[in-house]
Amino acid sequence: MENYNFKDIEKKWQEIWDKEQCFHAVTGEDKPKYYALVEFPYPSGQGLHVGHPRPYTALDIVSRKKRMEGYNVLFPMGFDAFGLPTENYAIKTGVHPAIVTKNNIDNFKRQLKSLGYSFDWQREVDTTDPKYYKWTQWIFLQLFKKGLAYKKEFPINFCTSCKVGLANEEVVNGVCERCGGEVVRKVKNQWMLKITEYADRLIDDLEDVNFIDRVKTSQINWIGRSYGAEINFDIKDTSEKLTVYTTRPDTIYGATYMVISPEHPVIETLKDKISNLDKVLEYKEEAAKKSDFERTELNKEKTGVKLEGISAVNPITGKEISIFASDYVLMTYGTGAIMAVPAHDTRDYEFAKVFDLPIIEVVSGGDITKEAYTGDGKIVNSPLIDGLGIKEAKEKMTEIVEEKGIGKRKTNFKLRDWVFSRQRYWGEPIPIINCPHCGFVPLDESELPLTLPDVKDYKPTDDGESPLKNMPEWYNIKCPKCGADAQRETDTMPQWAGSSWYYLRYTDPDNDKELASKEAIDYWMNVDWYNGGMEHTTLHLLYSRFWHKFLYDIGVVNTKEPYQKRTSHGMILGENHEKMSKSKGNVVNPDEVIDEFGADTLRTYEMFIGDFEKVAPWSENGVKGCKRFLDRVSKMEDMIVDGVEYSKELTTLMHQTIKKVSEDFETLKFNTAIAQLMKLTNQVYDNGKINRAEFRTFLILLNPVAPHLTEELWQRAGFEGYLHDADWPKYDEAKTVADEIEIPIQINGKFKGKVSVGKEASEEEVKDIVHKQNAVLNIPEDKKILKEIYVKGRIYNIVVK
Ligand code: ANZ
Ligand code: ZN
Repeated sequence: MENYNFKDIEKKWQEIWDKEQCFHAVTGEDKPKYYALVEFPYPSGQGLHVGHPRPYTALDIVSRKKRMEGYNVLFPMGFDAFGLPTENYAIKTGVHPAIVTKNNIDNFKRQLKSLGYSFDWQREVDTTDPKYYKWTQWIFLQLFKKGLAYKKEFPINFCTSCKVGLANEEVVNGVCERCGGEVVRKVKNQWMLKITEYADRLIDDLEDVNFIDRVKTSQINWIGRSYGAEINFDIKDTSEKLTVYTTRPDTIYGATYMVISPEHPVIETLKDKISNLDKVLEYKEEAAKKSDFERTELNKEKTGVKLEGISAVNPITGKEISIFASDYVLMTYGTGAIMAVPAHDTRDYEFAKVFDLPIIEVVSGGDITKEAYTGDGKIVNSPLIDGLGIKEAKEKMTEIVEEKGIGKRKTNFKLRDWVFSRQRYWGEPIPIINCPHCGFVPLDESELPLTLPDVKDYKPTDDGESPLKNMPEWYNIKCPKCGADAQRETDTMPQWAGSSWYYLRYTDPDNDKELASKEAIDYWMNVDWYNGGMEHTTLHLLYSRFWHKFLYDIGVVNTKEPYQKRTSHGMILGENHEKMSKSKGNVVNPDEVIDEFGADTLRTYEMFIGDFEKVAPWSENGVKGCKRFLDRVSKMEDMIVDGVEYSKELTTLMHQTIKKVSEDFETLKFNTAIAQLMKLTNQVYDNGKINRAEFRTFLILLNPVAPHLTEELWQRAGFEGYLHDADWPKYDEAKTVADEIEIPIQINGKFKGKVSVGKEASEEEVKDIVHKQNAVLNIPEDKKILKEIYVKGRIYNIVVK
C-alpha cells in the first residue's frame, strides 16, 4: 500500500460488517458455542473514555479468534442506563432522563462502532427499555414470592441541604459530593433482598469456576465467612443475659470484661439499673455520627463508657466482669456484643490499656506486657483446655459450651442483605402495592412492565422520598386483592438490578413471553469468559451470581453459576501516571486518537500498552510506535513472493509466532503476542521478502488486533473470502524449534563472532565449522591454541597464548 489511508479503510470495513451482519450469532447453530462478555457501560454524557477500549478490545480479540477456530461466538453489547448521573443531569436541566439516555447511547454506539468491534448489534440491550425492565421487575416478583424480598428499617444517607437521599458513592468524606452539605443518617423502611441466604453457596461454588485469584479472594473476603460460637453471659442479679459472638472460644478464660455496641437493646431493657444512663446515652449519640469504617478502624484512640450498676459473669470462670459500651463493637455484626480478650485481640488490648482492665494470657508465645499476642501457641491458664493447640481448644471449648447449654456453634458472615430501595426516579419501579388490609401485594405479572410515569420534577421530595411520591394519581390504586384504597410502592430499584441478569437477556433479547427462552439459555449459557473491572468484583459480580443462583433454584436457568471464567483488566492512567480526570486535564479522548491515528492503531496500542492486568499510563509516543508498526505492515504486500508453503528462512519463526499468538490471546498476554508479530515483521523486512502463504498466516494472526487493515490487505492480496471467516492457523510443535542454532565464539573470554550449526551437531562437527571462521583464522601466528571447549548448544570457548 502506497499510503496507509486508515480513515477510508476503517469506514469501508465497518460498513461491510454492519451491512452483512457478519458477527450476528445464531442460536442453535450446529457448532460449539462460545459466549464472550464484557461489562456493558453506563452511557454517561462524557462518552467513551480510553479506559473502555482496553477490555473491549481484549475480548473482541478472543471472539474473533474463536470464530476463526470454528466456534459459534456470542459477543454482545448493551447499556446499563439507569442511574444517578443521568438523573442529576435531569434535575439540573429538566430534560427527561429517557432523552438524555437515548442521546448518550447513540453517542456511545457511534464510538463503539468506530472501533470496529465484532459485537452482535442485533442483540443490544438497554436496561431502561420497558421491554427489558419488565423482566427485571418479574425477577423481583419471584424473589418476593419466595420470601427473599422483604421490608426493613434501614438508615439512608440524607443530605440536609439538597434534601435528597444519597447513594454511598455520593457521600465523600462524610459530606454530600454535590453541595458539600452535611450528611446525616435517616432511617427509612426499605426493600431488602436476602442475599445472605446464598452466602455459603456464593463462596462454595467458586470452586467450580475459573476466576482469577484476586477476584476469587475479594468475593470470599467480602462475604466474610467465619466459624465460631455464640456464648451466653448472665447479667448478675437480673434474668437478662448477653450473647456474644466469638471466633475464639478457646480464649474464654482470658475474657476479663465485655463490650456491647452503644446501640445494643440491653441498654433500654436495663435502663433502670444502669446508674450512669445519661452518660451512656450521650455516648450513643456521639457514636451515631461516625461511619462503621471510622468506628472499627485500628489504631483509633479507643473510647467507651462503663455501664455502672450492672455486671456480667464469665460462664466458664464464674468471675464477675464489667460491661462497657464502645463504638468499636458494631450492632450490625454478630450479636452486637463481645467477650473482650485483651491478651489476644488487638482492639481489646488497646481498650484495656485505656481503661486499665485486667489482661490474662491464655495462649503462650507472645509478650503480653507489650502487645496483644494473636499468633499460634499452646493454651495456658485455662484448666479445661490447658496444653491444647488453638484449633483443638476451639473445638473442645465449643463442645463444652454446647454440653453446658450456655452456647452453640455458629457461622457468621460479613455479608449483609442487599438494600434494594432507592428514593429516586430513574430506576425500575418496584411492582408492589401496599394495602392497609392485605399488606404487600405483588402486582399481577400480566401488568408488567410497570412503567415509570412522567413527572414534572425529578428531584426527590424534601423529606427524601422518591419523586414518585409527588404523584398521587400514579400511586393511588385499588388493592388487587380486596379492592380497598391502596398505594403503589414509590421507591425504585438500584442501578445494580438491571445488570444482575443482562447476560441472560442477550441470549434472546426480543422475547416478550419470557426473560429468555429455555432453548436460548440452554444453548448459550453459561458465559465462557467474562471480563470486567476490579471495582465491580464485590457488588455487581456478587449480585449477579446471587440472582443467577435464585433463577437456577426456580428452574429458569440450567447452570449454577453464570460465568465460567472471570478476568479483570488494569486501569489506563494519564501520561503523568495519575488517574484520568477532567480536573487534572489529563483525559484522552478516543475520538481524537482514532481521528489522528486510526482505530486499528488505538486497538493495537491499548493491547500493547503493558500487562493487561496492571494499570498502565497513556503515552502518545507509544501510540505513534504502534502506528509505525501498522505502517510497516501496510507495505508488506510489496514483499510478497509466490510460495504456497513457508519459506526455509521463516519456517521456525512462523510456527513460533502461531504458537505464541494462539496461547497469549487466551492468557491475557496480548502485549507479548503483539511483540511477537512485530518481531516477525522485522524479520520479513530484513529478508526483504515473504511467501504468500506466510503473508496469509500473518494477516490472520494480526486480524483480531487490527481487523480493518488486515481485512483490506487480505482483499488486496486476492485471498479468498473475508479474512474474519478464515481458519485459524495451526502450528507444528517440532517446527517451532530451529534446526540451526547460532553459537557464539569466545577467544580468551572475548566475543569474536558466531557460527551457525545444526542443533544436534557433535563437538567435532562444530570444531570444523569454527575453524573455518575468520575469528579463528585471524589468530596471530605467534599465538597457540591451548584449549577448546564446546558447551553444547551454548558457546564455543578457545583459549590461546
Ligand atoms: C473473643 C476474641 C478473642 C475474639 C480473640 C477475637 C480474638 P471475624 O473473624 O471478623 O468474624 N466481634 C464479634 N462481634 C463483633 C462486633 N459486632 N463488632 C466488633 N467486633 C466483634 O471476627 C470475630 C471476632 O470479632 C470475635 O471473636 C469478636 O472478638 C469480635 F483473641 O471474641 B472475638
Ligand atoms: Zn388489600
